[in-house]
Amino acid sequence: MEASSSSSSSSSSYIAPLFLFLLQLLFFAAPMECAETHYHNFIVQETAVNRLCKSHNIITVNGQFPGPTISARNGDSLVIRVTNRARYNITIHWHGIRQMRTPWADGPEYVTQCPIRPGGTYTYRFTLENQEGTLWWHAHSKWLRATVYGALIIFPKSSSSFPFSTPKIDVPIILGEWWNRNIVDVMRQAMFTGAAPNVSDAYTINGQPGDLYPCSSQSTVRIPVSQGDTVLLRVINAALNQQLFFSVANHKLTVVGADAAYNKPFATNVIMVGPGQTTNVLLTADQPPARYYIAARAYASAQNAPFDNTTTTAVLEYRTSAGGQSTSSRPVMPQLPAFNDTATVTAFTGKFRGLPSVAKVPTKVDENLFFTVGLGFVNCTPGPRCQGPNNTRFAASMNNVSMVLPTKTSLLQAYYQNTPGVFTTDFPPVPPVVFDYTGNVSRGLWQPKFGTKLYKLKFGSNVQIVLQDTAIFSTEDHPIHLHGYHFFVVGQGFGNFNAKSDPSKFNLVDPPVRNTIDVPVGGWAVIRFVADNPGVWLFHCHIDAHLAWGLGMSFIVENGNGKSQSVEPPPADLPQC
Ligand SMILES: *[C@@H]1O[C@H](CO)[C@@H](O)[C@H](O)[C@H]1NC(C)=O
Ligand SMILES: *[C@@H]1O[C@H](CO)[C@@H](O)[C@H](O)[C@H]1NC(C)=O
Ligand SMILES: *[C@@H]1O[C@H](CO)[C@@H](O)[C@H](O)[C@H]1NC(C)=O
Ligand SMILES: *[C@@H]1O[C@H](CO)[C@@H](O)[C@H](O)[C@H]1NC(C)=O
Ligand SMILES: *[C@@H]1O[C@H](CO)[C@@H](O)[C@H](O)[C@H]1NC(C)=O
Ligand SMILES: *[C@@H]1O[C@H](CO)[C@@H](O)[C@H](O)[C@H]1NC(C)=O
Ligand SMILES: *[C@@H]1O[C@H](CO)[C@@H](O)[C@H](O)[C@H]1NC(C)=O
Ligand SMILES: [Cu+2]
Repeated sequence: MEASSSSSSSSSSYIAPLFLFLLQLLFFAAPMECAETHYHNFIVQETAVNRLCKSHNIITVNGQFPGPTISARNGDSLVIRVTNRARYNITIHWHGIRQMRTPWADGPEYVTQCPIRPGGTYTYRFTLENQEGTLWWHAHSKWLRATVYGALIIFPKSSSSFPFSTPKIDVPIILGEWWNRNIVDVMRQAMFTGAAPNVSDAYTINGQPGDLYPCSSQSTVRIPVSQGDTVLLRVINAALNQQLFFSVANHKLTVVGADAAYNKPFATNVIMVGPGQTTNVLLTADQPPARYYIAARAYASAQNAPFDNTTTTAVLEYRTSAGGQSTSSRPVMPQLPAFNDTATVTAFTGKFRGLPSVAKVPTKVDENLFFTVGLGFVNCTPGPRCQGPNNTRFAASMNNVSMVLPTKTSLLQAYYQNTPGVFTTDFPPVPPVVFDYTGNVSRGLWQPKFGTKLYKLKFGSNVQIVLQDTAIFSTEDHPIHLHGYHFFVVGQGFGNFNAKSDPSKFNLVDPPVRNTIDVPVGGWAVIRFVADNPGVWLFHCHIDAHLAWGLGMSFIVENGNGKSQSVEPPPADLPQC
């Protein structure tokens, strides 16, 4: 427990109250949870690394890649001082943390804060409330999260316990995406030309590509296990732009959690994780002592779009009965689904059922929203800045609004300080034009409008959002992430959402809880949540290329009238633009 600031006073008048206070502590506070505060220093810096036979500098935290793992218990507080010693602006986002009343610590650049400039510092302070499981942290500025990320693990309070078999081995498995180039150059090139960004050169597991890539075998991640061990793999998809299939050769995976919420356990051979999502799987080391590949590769749902088709691996390595490692044999490779195997994805996501929790899914809806999500194109004059398909630049939108963020302040600061002219609150609650979303969309509908439009939610309102994929350019699975919240996924399906017949199929009994929902390719997903966390909250596609093209919007959740229902004042060190 944090020691309260010790002001040892010589005055005897303090002694009686102090004595009483100690008595109170003994008799009343003894059974209370002992919540801790954890302090971390994050130094953002340039670090030289070798991958795929090449060396180049990447941006890291504390020179580590992946960055440091943060572990805490539900109820604990975190104080993380970020110092920027790199040459780029940066912010850090604590992905999936609810940030109750502390939106200032959420992190998305120009949404809740201005960036930490080179040489600057900012201290993120927040408390973990009613969340357990696997989350992660990452940069939320440009595409720096390609290398600036790490695990954020929330253990149960000391008075409760993990509701499944206690794992002997507990490891984060962070799936990443690697470019042989400075990621900022990759981004700048795409933003300049208007074309799709270059695809990555490799995927990684905990920063390492693995045996199937050149110059990578020595550094392949190995996870030693003994026969009979229960192993918890905390799979995090930190890839910039790609959904991934994940499997472990010859081992059944039991899925027990996703995005820091437990679910009813179910068994599967393969999981699919969208960028931003996490999945906790248990496995038992019940196979003959040998070496088994842990592998991941793309689930690519868009048609005729290039993607990185390589495979990353780590090794589950059994100790031999003699006590050594089984190192001789070539590891067994798992069968991964075809790149376009949407049927496997649908079967997998269809198995998720939430664990009964304190929070109940809202059955009455106050705000019934319908957002299209998808790509778009801006027509342009042929030239170096117009290299998208057929003389266009790529764009993307929600309800035909392609998101533009301010550059001189953040949305949250503008809202909190009533700065006029930064944004409007007329984000459309339904598509401005009704069309056959997943059909043959006419060309006249392909070009979105640019804007900084927010949508206001009353404190405590029950919100439902139908997310509808569009076929503009191509249908595609989009991982949509809501900041400051987790939500119930009450339904999903293919084609156009049917407001008459689909709601009768909603799961209002045991829907899974997530912070990032993969909207099925050419389909829809419906989420519900209670707007109980005031602030400005970004809602966006977690494919960074799509986000850069504008696939996002922000909610304003107004303050409530009660105690602890208002946004806390901004911290004194909040970076200014
Ligand atoms: C992208 O790929 C093209 C073609 O391979 C190459 O010429 C270009 O240099 C790459 N750009 C970046 C920033 O990696
Ligand atoms: C990956 O794509 C390349 C060409 O882009 C192709 O030659 C190769 O066969 C593909 N690999 C797999 C595993 O599909
Ligand atoms: C998946 O791709 C294969 C070829 O790579 C193709 O034959 C098949 O029709 C595709 N399946 C779907 C569902 O698109
Ligand atoms: C580009 O033009 C070709 C030929 O007219 C057409 O087949 C294709 O669908 C177009 N692509 C886009 C993205 O507009
Ligand atoms: C889509 O509609 C356009 C006209 O809007 C038509 O020219 C084209 O043939 C249609 N494509 C398909 C696959 O139906
Ligand atoms: C989006 O707005 C633009 C500009 O008003 C319009 O041309 C286009 O048809 C709209 N598209 C959709 C899908 O609403
Ligand atoms: C860094 O952030 C500051 C403050 O918002 C801004 O003025 C500057 O242009 C940013 N630099 C870059 C390279 O984006
Ligand atoms: Cu997307």
